Amino acid sequence: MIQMKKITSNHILSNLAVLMATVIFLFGCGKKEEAAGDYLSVAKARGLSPADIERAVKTFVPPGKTDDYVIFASGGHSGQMHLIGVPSMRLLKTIPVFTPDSWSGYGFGNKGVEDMLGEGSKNRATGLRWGDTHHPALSETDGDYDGRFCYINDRGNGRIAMIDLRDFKTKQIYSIPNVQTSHGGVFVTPNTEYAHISAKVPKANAFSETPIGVTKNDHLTKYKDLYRGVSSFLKIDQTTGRFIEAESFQIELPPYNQDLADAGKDASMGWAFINSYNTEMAPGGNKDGGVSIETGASKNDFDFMHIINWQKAAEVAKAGKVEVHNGIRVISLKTAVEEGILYLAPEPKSPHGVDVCPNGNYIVVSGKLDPHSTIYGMDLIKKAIAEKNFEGNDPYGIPILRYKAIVAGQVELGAGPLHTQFDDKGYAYTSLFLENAVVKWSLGAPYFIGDKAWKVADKIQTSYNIGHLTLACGDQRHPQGKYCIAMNKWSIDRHPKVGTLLPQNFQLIDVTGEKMQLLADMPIGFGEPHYAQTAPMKLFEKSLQVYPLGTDPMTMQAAPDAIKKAEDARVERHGNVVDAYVSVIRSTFTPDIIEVKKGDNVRIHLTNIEQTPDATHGFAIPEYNVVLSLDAGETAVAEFTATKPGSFSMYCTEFCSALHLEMQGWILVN
Ligand code: RUQ
Ligand code: CUA
Repeated sequence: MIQMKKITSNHILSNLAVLMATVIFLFGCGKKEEAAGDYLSVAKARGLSPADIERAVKTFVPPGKTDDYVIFASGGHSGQMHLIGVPSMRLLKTIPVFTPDSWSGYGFGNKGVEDMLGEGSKNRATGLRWGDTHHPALSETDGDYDGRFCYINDRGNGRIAMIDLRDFKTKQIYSIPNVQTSHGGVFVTPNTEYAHISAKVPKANAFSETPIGVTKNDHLTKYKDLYRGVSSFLKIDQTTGRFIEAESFQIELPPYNQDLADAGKDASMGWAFINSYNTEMAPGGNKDGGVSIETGASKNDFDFMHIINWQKAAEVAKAGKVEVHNGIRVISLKTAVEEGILYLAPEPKSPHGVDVCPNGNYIVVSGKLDPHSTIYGMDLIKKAIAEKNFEGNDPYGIPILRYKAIVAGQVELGAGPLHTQFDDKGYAYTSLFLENAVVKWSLGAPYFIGDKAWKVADKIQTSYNIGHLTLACGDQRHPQGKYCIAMNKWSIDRHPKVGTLLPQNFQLIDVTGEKMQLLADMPIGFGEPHYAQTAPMKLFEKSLQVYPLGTDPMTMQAAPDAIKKAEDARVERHGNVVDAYVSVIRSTFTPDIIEVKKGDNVRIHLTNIEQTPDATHGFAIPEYNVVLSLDAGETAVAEFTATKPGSFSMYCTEFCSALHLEMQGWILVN
C-alpha cells in the first residue's frame, strides 16, 4: 500500500509502471494459452464438478476488474447498510446509518454526525444509538433507479434516513412524527417526489402532542378507539435529497398493522398500496382473559390492502384540509374517505409482501398462510372505484372494494410466499419462506396471454428459509433480470462453524435461462438483511472521489471554518471555548500540539487538504472517546469537553503513507 501511494505520486515511476504493466500483459497472454490445459487438473485437485466450473466462471471477477451490479442491503438490527458486488458476492462496504462505526468515525465526536444522530433521536430515547434497518428505497426518475439517494427505515424506532449517493454517506435521520415503529412501508414515488413510510404497529393516542399513559383496561377494551396507524409521504428536496417536513403529509389509518407497501407506476401512477394484518385488532392479553396476538390476528380469512391515491392526497393537503400534529400535516380518516383517497381491498390471510409489476397494472400480494399469490389489476380497481362496486365498509367507514371484481389472477406457488420481484421477460419471482425456494411464474397480459399466463415456470431450492429476494433492478419500471439474490434467514451447515450466532446466507441465482441456476453462497456475518435493491454499478460512476477542498459532507457545501493550507492553521481562544484550525495532510497535523485548560469546550476544525483520491486520514484522541475519519478535501469538527487533565497522544488512524506512524501530535490539558 505504501509503495502504491509513492508510485501514483511520482510521474516517472508511474510511466515505468505502465510499461511494466504492458510487459506483464503480453507475458500474461502467452501464459494464458499454456494455462488453458491446466484448469481441469486444478478443478480435479479441488474436487470441482463441471457445474462448479461453470459457476466459478460465471461469478469470478478478475483482480482489478469490477462487478456489474451492487446490492444495497439493509443490515437489520446492525443498523447499517451493506454494499455487495454482483456477481462476485464480495462485501464492498458497510455504511453506518443508525449505529456508530469507528472506521468511518461515525458517532465518536464528529460534531456534524453527532448533531445528525441527536436530531434523529428527537422525541425518541435520548442517546439513541441503534436502529433496525429493513427496507432500502433507491431514488428514481421515471420509475427507474437514478443513483442519487437511498432511503432506509429504522423498524425499531420509527425513523428514516437518507444516504447521499454522491459520497455514500448518511446525511439525515428523520424522526417521523406520530409514528412509533415502521416496517415495510418504505418506497419512493416514481420521480422521488416523496419517500413513503407507514406505521407498523399502531400507536396509542397517535396524534397527541404529549405522551399519555395507557391502562391495561383501556388497552384491552378501547384498542379500536385509542390506537391509529399512519401513512407518511415525506417530501424530498430534489437537490439535497432531504426530507422537507413542512411539505410532507400523513394520512390517518385504522389501527391495523400496516406492513409492506409499494408505489404504483404507469398504469397505477399516483397510487400506493399497503398491506396490513391484524385487521382483527387483537390487542394481546393472553394472561388477561384474552388470546395472544398471534392467535387473535389470524382469525379472519381476509385482511385488507390499503389503496391510497397519493396524488389526490397531496392536493387535499395543499388545499389545507388537514390538521397539524407534532409539526406535520395530517389528513384525517374521515377526510380521506370523503375525498376518495383511501380504499380497502380484501386480501387472503395475513399477507406480507405487496409488489407492483413493471407496467404498474398488477399488484402481487402474498400471504404467509396462503400458498397462493393474489394478483390485483389496477384497471379492475379503477373500474370498481368508478362503479362504487363495494362489499361494504370497514369499522372506520372505508369502502371495501368487491374482492371478485378486482382480482386479475391467483397462482398457487407453494408454502409461505412472501416477496416478489420481476425480470425483463414478464416473469415474477416469489420467495417461499416455508418451502425454502424461489418460484418463477408468468404474469398475465400483456406479458403472457391465454394459458401461458399465471403459470409456475420453475422452482429452485434455497438454503434456508428465504425472506426477501432481489433481482437486478427487480422493482423498477425496467427490470434487468440476470441475477436473483435469495436472502436467506438460516445458514445451518452451509458455512464453517463460527459460534452460536450463525451468519445469514445470500445465494446468487442465475435467472438468464429457462431454468434458474444456483451460482454461489455468501455468508452474511454482519447483520440481518431484510430487503435489498440491486442496481447497475454504472449508475455510480460519477460519484465523488474527492471533495472540493474544505467541503462539509453534511451540507456538501464549503465549510466556513475550513482552512486551505497549513499556513492558516491556528488555535484561538474565546472565553472557555478553544477553536483549533488544523490542517491534515500526509503525514502531519498542523498544529501538532494543542494546549487547552481543564473544563474548556474544545472544537478542533480539521481539514484534510489533500486532493488525491484514497488519501483518507483519521483523527483519534485516546481517553476522550474521539475518532474521526476525513476523506480527501473533507472538513469536520471534533468537539469535546476537556474534563480530564493530562497529555493525550492524538494520532491518525488510517495507514495513509510511509510515515503514517509519525502522523501524531499532542493534546495538552492543564
Ligand atoms: S420483511 S421477510 Cu422486514 Cu421486508 Cu419480509
Ligand atoms: Cu494520516 Cu495516517
